[in-house]
Amino acid sequence: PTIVLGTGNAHKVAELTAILGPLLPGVEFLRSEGPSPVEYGKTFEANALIKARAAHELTGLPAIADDSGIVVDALGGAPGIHSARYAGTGDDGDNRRLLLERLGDATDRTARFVCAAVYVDEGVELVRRAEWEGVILPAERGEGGFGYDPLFVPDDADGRSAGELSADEKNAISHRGKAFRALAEAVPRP
Ligand code: ITT
Repeated sequence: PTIVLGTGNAHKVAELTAILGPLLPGVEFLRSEGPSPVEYGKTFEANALIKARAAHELTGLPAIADDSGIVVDALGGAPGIHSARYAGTGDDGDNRRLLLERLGDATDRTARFVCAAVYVDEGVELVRRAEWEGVILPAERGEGGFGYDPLFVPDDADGRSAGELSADEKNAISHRGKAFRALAEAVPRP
């Protein structure tokens, strides 16, 4: 069996295949070749469904997608669903610089990563959401991961930033790891 991954983000493809591979043995993961659909939804769940439905409609295959982002309390929840294009350029470094600038020397630095994981096939739509709590650093630390990882210290990683975790360590505790492990339990088996 084949499942198409409705994402254009290579970092997500790597994390998703690592997380889901062992849980869905025998399943081949194919990257969707279609254009990225417009994410007009107002929630992580709505945007994840838009991406998975587009990949399913394009290929006829069961599809999985992820919509995710970082929610910063002192910024009223920004960048949230706008995380990928927060600075307007789509560049992770620009997004991190803008986040640090907007947060300034705020004392409340609590934040969480959110992931909506969805599975779409003919007559089936499954949605699972998970969060990963932590705080925003005053400066980047670590070279691993992607996006906001070098700025985020999870509450459950011994004080290391998400960018200082190995891929396996991150997947074991991250928003994406938790959401997709819950999703995998519900995915229909052939
Ligand atoms: P697709 O829509 O094609 O899947 P995307 O990168 O545009 O790719 P999103 O709209 O879901 O995906 O935006 C997710 C953004 O949130 C991502 O670009 C990062 O900036 C941030 N993000 C999500 N998960 C992250 C993680 O595990 N580590 C660091 N940053 C993350």
